[in-house]
Amino acid sequence: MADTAGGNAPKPSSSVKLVLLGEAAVGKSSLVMRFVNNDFQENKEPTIGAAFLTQRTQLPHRTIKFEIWDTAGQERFASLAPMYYRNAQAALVVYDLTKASSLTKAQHWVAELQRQASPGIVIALVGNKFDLVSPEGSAAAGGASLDDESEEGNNDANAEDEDAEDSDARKIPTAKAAAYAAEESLLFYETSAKTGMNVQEVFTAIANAIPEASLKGPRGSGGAVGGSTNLGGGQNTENSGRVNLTGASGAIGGKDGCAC
Ligand SMILES: Nc1nc2c(ncn2[C@@H]2O[C@H](COP(=O)(O)OP(=O)(O)O)[C@@H](O)[C@H]2O)c(=O)[nH]1
Ligand SMILES: [Mg+2]
Repeated sequence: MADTAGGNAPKPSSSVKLVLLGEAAVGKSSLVMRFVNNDFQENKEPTIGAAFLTQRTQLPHRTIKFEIWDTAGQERFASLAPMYYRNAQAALVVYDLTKASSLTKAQHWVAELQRQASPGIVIALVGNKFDLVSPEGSAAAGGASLDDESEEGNNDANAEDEDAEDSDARKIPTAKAAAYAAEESLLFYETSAKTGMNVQEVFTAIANAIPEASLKGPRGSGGAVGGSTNLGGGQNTENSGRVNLTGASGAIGGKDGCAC
């Protein structure tokens, strides 16, 4: 399907290692579940250690297979995070629009990624739980993306809305997060894992932003998680090779699933 792009030759396929980071309970696992299974659970149990899932995204000229590491948000996990973002080509740094501290935490993750992750890593800043804030207000939602027309840092998402914070649940104005994202050249979206708003869009934007040079073979290039860890998944849209890599001390990923 979707072969309207004209070609009948098979599209090249590339793997992209993506890591999710952010404070606990901001909705990282829920975003992944929405993206991979198009599902949402009202009371998700916290992730332990990290979970690995895969999902494909179709671009006009290429299939991107995301190899997703969904990390736990607890503080005690922080020291293990480098195992997951090492060699990652993309990161989703998530905060909760209704929780001010979560943006601060997200900013710490962004700074750490900029310092320590692969230099070319594509980072998307994602403000989740949009459904909890002013349902009809501030069409801030979709529009907040900085990606499409602007090359990189230049964007005008700040023209967005000064009054988006008029709803009480919202603790982080769109303009504030957008300005920060612009400063740091991050993709920026407000999402709802609950309604699905902008979830697919974030991943597509990331897929589009990965430099061609790092999308070489089917196994990706930049060290996509030792391809061996393809747990279960494999098909087209319904990949959920999911595993909970329970690990107190360094046990995450064990020996086989390890990103090292
Ligand atoms: N209303 C609303 N709740 C959400 C959303 N995303 C996640 N949640 C809820 O927030 C809680 C934490 O979600 P979870 O995905 O486990 O967060 P994580 O710790 O960042 O992985 C769960 O009760 C979810 O149901 C969202 O977009 N809207
Ligand atoms: Mg989680």
